[in-house]
Amino acid sequence: MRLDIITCLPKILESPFDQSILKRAQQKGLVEVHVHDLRDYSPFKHRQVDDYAYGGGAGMVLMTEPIARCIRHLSEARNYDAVVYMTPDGKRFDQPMANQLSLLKNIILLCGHYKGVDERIREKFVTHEISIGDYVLSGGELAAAVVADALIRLLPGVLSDETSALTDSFQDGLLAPPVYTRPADFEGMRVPDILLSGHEAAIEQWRYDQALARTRERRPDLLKED
Ligand code: 6GU
Repeated sequence: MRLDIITCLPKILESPFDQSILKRAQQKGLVEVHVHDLRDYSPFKHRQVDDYAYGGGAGMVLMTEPIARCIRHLSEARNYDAVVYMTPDGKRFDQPMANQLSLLKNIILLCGHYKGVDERIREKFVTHEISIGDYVLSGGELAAAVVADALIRLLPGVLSDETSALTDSFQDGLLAPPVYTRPADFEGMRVPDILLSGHEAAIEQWRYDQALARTRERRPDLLKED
């Protein structure tokens, strides 16, 4: 997979991809993440990328030209399977969407800022619009990092234990069961005996029961059929 992230604040996106799983995935050649500074594509003086909204009102709007130039420049080298605009009015991101997008090869993530991008960019270039939840962030950069993380960890070979993405919360539609590690007794709080029993089948059943009970208790909405 190749991710091209377009932003006017590229520094925000330096650290998330420089550590731990996301760094190792790149070192292993399983994903390439390229961050592009929108200002590099500005044809205007002072590398301007935003301007006042027509019709007035507070907040600046990202202009068409820098974004169009950046997307067209990237598209000369390869075909993109998705041009994703990160925006609070997009479709709410969830695990099924992460699973689907993780199957694609070339993805552009376009980060909005200020009041967002000129509507004509959405009409002409954008194929998917994603929000990561019902709250407003200052820009799409942190949301793009969230989406990138969710996709990259699904790529084959990224997680050392190949099955561990399959046992995530949400991957089977349930929250994850509780987990424990040493010591078996922490200040009088004991790890459930079943987990020390060595009975693999019984442990699996216990974990499933716990996952179901936890989902009923905390996220009954996940159990409703639609
Ligand atoms: Cl994708 N962008 C911004 N600015 N705020 C958000 C968001 C995205 N998703 C939730 N809130």
